[in-house]
Amino acid sequence: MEKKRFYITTPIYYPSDKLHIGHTYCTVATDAMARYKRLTGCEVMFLTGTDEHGQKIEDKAREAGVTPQQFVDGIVQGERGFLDLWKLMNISNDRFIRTTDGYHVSAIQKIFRKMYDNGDIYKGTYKGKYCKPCESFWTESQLVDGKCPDCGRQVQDAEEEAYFFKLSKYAGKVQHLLEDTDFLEPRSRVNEMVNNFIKPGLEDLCVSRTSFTWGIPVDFDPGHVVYVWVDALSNYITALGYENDQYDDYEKFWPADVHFVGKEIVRFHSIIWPAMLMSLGLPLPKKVFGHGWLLLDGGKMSKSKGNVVDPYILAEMFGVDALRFFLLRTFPFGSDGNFSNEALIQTINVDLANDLGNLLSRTVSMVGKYFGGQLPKDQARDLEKDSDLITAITHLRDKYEEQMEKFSFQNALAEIFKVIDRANKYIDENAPWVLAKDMEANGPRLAFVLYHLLETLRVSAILLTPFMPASAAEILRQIGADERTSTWESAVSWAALPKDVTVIRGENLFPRIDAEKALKQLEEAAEAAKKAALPALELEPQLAEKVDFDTFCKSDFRAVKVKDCQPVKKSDKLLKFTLDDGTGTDRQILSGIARWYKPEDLIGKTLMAIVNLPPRKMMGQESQGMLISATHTEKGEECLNLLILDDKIPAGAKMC
Ligand code: ME8
Repeated sequence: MEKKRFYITTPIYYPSDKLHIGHTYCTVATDAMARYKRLTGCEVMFLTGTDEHGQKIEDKAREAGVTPQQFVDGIVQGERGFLDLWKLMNISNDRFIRTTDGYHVSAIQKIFRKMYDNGDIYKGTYKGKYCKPCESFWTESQLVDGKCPDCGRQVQDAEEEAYFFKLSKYAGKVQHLLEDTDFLEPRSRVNEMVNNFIKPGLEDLCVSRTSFTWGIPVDFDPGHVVYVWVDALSNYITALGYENDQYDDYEKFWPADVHFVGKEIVRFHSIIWPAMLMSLGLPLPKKVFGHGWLLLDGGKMSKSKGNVVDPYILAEMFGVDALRFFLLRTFPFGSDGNFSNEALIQTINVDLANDLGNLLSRTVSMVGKYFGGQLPKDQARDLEKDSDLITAITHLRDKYEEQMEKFSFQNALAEIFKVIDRANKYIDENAPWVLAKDMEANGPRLAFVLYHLLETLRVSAILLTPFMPASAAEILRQIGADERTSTWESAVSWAALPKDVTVIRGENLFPRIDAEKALKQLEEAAEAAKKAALPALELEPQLAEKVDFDTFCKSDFRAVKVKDCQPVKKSDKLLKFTLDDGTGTDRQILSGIARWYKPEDLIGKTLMAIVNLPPRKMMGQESQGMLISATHTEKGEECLNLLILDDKIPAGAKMC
């Protein structure tokens, strides 16, 4: 029988900055869905990729002093780039599209021409407001307090020759699609689209630009590059081979079963994308699902706000599976959620270490302790005591499936953890350690209790596979499940494991996390990351006001030898120098350099000082001049270097 097919996509991400936990959230959710569909026997196409054109990238590349292609290559393929992150996060995408890929570029040119040829694209003048960071055009009426409705930043006036897509022509059909079908989910997003965008009147969409060049050229009108959404949205079909020979899966996988997208791009996916497909005469995707944002301190994460969370740091500290699990266990997929390290640690400790991890290690170790690692076939069931858990396990897959089909990852996981909780209670109710006291009488009963726990773990692990692929496989290995007893089908059959199953003790899968220590470590890592993002070197760019030569010559700079140097009591900044300035009388200078120098390291050194400043008091002591040093900022740290002269320069030598 031919397998059912399932085509799922993430948005294609902008390689303008490194990815943060918010992007990881969407990709992990898509991965869980793709893995779930594979588990249920579907042939899956899971697509992700990068959206590499546009003015923002052009600007960033210029700032970095590289070409736009070099810039995006670095972020996508470079160390700790997008590809590395998806590999680390165990993302099982079948395809990765980059909009700079040659096949996509030529397909977009064909798509643009098709829409032009059928009269849906025309040339006009764009007048409006433009938000540069978001690369979005807005009409006056769409602005919020005169600012970009997406990011709240200032917008600028824009006017230029441009091609337009007749979006207005499709308003009625799109409204019908949104209101009368379940094309867009969650349903709460439908009203927002219809009331905010369609009912006020859909305006035609600007689809080319002439003011920047980093884009796909319109092949019949040099000077124009295809502007963002025609290029970006079409990735979902070009990656299958639409209008190109690179791939041949269009017939097989289009229309997509679902596009997962963040809520701010629902508008593009639920209005522009169906209208474009209607214009091209192509079938529409079956569903667009707009997920919520992960918020940090109540706001969206963004590099420009400096509040992003690095998924590399979290995955390396807590493990990839724990992080994947946390993201989908904690936040309802359709709504916003507040990310915090505390919540992450709590989820790991409660669900994974306490509940699941404990159930696994207790069960496997009891099979080892009481039966040498292999259960006997002779087992005694107790209808009254066992039926509750058996019922829970046998219904689990259906309940889980119902939630997964609605993309309710949080609820699907909650169903699994209800059963895991029940199993932990079952241990307490049956007290295996008490049964073990009289093996002759209770051996068969004890064997059944443990078998029952292994079965709970087996079904739970199968259903956890999409969320925690590596850990679920390890659980199945430890409880002695094989390929046949790890399938989707076997997740509804109670007692699939052989009665005399052999378990394999393994490492503790989810060690408990010391919250205080971990939080401190995270704080340090965040601090280091912040520092790393600072400019390497900051120098005072502005030169000081000019002074005339005579004024300059009045300054008396001299070489001074350090006869003594002491810290100043009650000051962590000042050092007190006793200096030979060549006059025969000691000179005392106080200098705020204790952060950078130890007094004993400076004794005997020849320094430079200005000696004709009026004396001044510091911490009650007189300072007769100032030592000369160079200062700059490095990675946010203030740096200071005393001007240390060659020892052969005598004290009192005048500098000019
Ligand atoms: O929008 N929480 O790219 P992008 C959850 N190139 N999701 C988040 C998030 C957060 N804190 N921050 C970002 C683009 N995202 C376009 C897409 S598709 C044809 C073109 C999600 O890199 C965001 O909601 O700015 C969006 O769905 C995705 O990351 C890509 O964002």
